Amino acid sequence: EYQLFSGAPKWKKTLLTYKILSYTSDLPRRKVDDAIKRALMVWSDVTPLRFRRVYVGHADIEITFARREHGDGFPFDGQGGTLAHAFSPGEGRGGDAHFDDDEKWSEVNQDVNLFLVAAHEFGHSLGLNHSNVYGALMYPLYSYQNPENFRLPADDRRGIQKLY
Ligand code: TQI
Ligand code: CA
Ligand code: ZN
Ligand code: ZN
Repeated sequence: EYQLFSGAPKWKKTLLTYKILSYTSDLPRRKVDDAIKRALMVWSDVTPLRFRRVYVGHADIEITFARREHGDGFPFDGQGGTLAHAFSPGEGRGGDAHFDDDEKWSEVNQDVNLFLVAAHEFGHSLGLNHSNVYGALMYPLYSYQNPENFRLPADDRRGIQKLY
């Protein structure tokens, strides 16, 4: 079933801010904006959490596309391998989500689906670790499913509702 991080870190407020600091050139900006927004809605739909986009200053969840070494000591590895990573809730880098811009990001059933990966990463940003339930969003295996029909699996819903 779902797992929390050790010490069960979580946000102690329900209105969280997010900021998109850089973009991939694989998709038009508005498609990136939309995928990020929908990926956050996966979680706000089933909790009291709300997300507000900000354009200046600090945000709780700062989102970047970067390649190789990008300043946090967890360099990306070129195309394939690691797709993205995110930090559990907390100050500083806590909550931030980074996407490997050496991947081919897409909005459809080819390459790497940004919405699905972002929804998984934001699970980490909010305090969920990996689940051992096959088919859960937080199960550590990338499997494509049509984002149009996406429904948050029950295990992930139970996990996030336990936290918030
Ligand atoms: N990135 C790993 C992940 O997000 C990085 C990671 C490993 C991690 N353990 C972690 C991040 C613990 C936070 C906490 O799981 S990844 C998948 C999935 C990756 C993998 O690029 O391997 C998805 C990114 F689940 F499909 F395997 C997104 Cl959806
Ligand atoms: Ca990679
Ligand atoms: Zn990083
Ligand atoms: Zn993960």
